[in-house]
Amino acid sequence: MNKKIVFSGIQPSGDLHIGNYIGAVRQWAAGQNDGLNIFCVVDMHAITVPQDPKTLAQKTREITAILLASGIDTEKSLLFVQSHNPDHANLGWVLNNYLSMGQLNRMTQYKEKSEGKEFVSVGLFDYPALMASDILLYDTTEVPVGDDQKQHVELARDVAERFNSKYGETFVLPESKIPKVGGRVMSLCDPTKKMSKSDPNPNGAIGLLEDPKSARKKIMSAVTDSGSEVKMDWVNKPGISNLLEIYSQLSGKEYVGGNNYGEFKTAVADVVEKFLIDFQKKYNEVLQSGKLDEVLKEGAQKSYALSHPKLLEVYKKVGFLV
Ligand code: ATP
Ligand code: LTN
Repeated sequence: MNKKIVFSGIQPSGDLHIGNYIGAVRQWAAGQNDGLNIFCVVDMHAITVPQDPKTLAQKTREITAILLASGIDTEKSLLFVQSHNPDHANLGWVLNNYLSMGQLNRMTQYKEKSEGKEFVSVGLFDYPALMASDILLYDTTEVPVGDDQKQHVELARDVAERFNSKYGETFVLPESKIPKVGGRVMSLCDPTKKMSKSDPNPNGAIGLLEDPKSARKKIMSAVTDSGSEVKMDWVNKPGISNLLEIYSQLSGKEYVGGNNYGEFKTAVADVVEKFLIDFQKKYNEVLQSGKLDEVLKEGAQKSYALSHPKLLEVYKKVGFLV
């Protein structure tokens, strides 16, 4: 029986929103008392589409601090930046040779992100090989990700199986773990679409570092449904259901008020505002503690200590001199 080893990654691009927090980051923090938990800020994945260098560097620090403020505890979990551990790119290169163009061509994220673009990088096409490397380097058993990443985790399994059958048992086959609740927080402007960092309409998402007063306004003007009943009904009342979900996820309790949309929205706005004030206090404490560089340095060293024996095993198997 394999020990539970969890690996997940998050790109340092765009502003993290409460959807990312509820659907991903908070769940990572909640699971860290059990097994080995590894969280990676995947800056090398981020450059598969154009990035401004200064912004990328700043976002990498910002996301690291957000993860710490969300409760990722480096006494329990491993937290590091992908480019700080060269094994990721190195194994990614090897894995390239056990994946076919056809396999990568079937990836829906690639299709979506490349559509209509004048310049599509090889990196964007090859993104899943690097992601497979992230996962396979650590004998990962579970990969908590959103629904959209399931196909990439399947591909990591496929390449692991191909490698294992050619060279003997080398990689553990990972499984994706999709959250059952809070897996999809929806846009405040269109509750049939998920809340997204890349939504051009800024009113659809609430950023974790956004001014709490502006977040309040967004909740108050969120799209609701016809009728006046405040009840969970994703089919007929997606707007109200989304706000009920946000309310319960951020407050830890169910809404028990009456059927008045105005009152209900005020209650949700109160919860969101309080959540943001508390979260941002923790975020600022992390920044002021001056520990970020130390955390990242230690994360890089610890991750390398775990990944490097695996890389050497692979190198040896394919015939590199080690
Ligand atoms: P984009 O929409 O621009 O692709 P994103 O907001 O979906 O970005 P990602 O970086 O792709 O963010 O996702 C980071 C993590 O947050 C993933 O595990 C993803 O499943 C989760 N996540 C993203 N959006 C939501 C959402 N609306 N509700 C719940 N979880 C989400
Ligand atoms: N592709 C993922 C981020 C990611 C990841 C990983 C997730 C990169 N490497 C390894 C899990 C495991 C995304 O865009 N959410």
